[in-house]
Amino acid sequence: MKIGITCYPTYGGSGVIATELGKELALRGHEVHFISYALPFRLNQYIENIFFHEVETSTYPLFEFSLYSLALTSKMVEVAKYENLDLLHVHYAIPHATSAYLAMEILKEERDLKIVTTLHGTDITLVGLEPSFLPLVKFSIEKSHGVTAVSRFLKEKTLTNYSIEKEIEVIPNFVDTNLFSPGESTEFCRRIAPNGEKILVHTSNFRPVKRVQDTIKIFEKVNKEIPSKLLLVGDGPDRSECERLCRELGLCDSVKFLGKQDALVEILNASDIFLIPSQSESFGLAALEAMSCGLPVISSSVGGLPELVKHNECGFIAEIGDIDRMAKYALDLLTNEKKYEIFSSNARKRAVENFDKSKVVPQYENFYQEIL
Ligand code: GMT
Repeated sequence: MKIGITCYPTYGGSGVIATELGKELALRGHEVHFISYALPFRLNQYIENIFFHEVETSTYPLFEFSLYSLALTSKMVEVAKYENLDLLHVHYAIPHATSAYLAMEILKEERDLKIVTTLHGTDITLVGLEPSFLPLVKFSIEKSHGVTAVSRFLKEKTLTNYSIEKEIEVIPNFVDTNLFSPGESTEFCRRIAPNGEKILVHTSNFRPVKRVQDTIKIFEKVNKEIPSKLLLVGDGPDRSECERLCRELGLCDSVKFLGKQDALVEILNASDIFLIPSQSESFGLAALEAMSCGLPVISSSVGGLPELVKHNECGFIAEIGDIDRMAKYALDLLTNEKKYEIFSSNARKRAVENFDKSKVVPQYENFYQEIL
């Protein structure tokens, strides 16, 4: 197949899934054309069958606001027409599904371009619900030939919040379990935890929805009981506030803000427990990557997280904001070696058996076939 993929190319779960999907489809012999405003950040090596088309937005005195969605539409039309695309797969509904719909309409006299939209999270649960987007999101979803959601939770939310009656296929997030696999990270450990302290880790884009402050408060309680360190990976709007909280709690020596990092596997392999106390999480790709490295996960019981983290098997889930309980769960695992080993191997097993790329990518391929 000849497939166009549009996604947000910067840090973020939807961009990661879109990019890894494109790479895997190319390795399986399909021709993949990425269409976005920048090269997706995980597209950092040459792969045959992958092409990148940059969307350029021009500035003009009359255009006070960028007209990216329209420039994207024109690029989609151009690529679909001259590269003979069979379908466009857009990730994150706003504005990608709308741009794709317009491209399809422009081309309809000359080609039957199919559109697949994958809903990822806040496009449905947060931003999409704003009055300035809601009718457009509903319309664009209804006009897509195929729609997928990354969890059963997100599918239900879409159907109820937007009064949509369309079929939505649930295709979960996936991970390369060969790449994200348990391993030694001795040198990194020695530097971060020279006295053998336990290491808790959190990766996110530091938006309010991630409740990174809760992560720090959970760690404070753990740290009072056992020697430990907290690694915070990523960056975003809440980072300064989190750094302030660490100063206020006197945790600056124990909490390391690593910022955006590429060496995620090494960091996860140096760590013992992954914390994700989010306010809303449609799937939780970061937690899956940690599980794939054998890390038990402690999460809130929101969104798609309970579909990923089996409570009391490969981690624990608790009510949003229940810092005491999450800290208790972390201490339970960190002070009980046997229990920790069982949870760690359950986490790895769950990732390999249910969410490896070899299990999930064919689901997208089959879905494309159905749509075509
Ligand atoms: O929806 C967002 O906040 C952004 C989106 C992204 O692009 O990073 O994240 C969502 O998509 C991921 C990949 O499908 C999911 O694993 C995340 O759970 C989801 N984030 C939220 O729902 C907050």
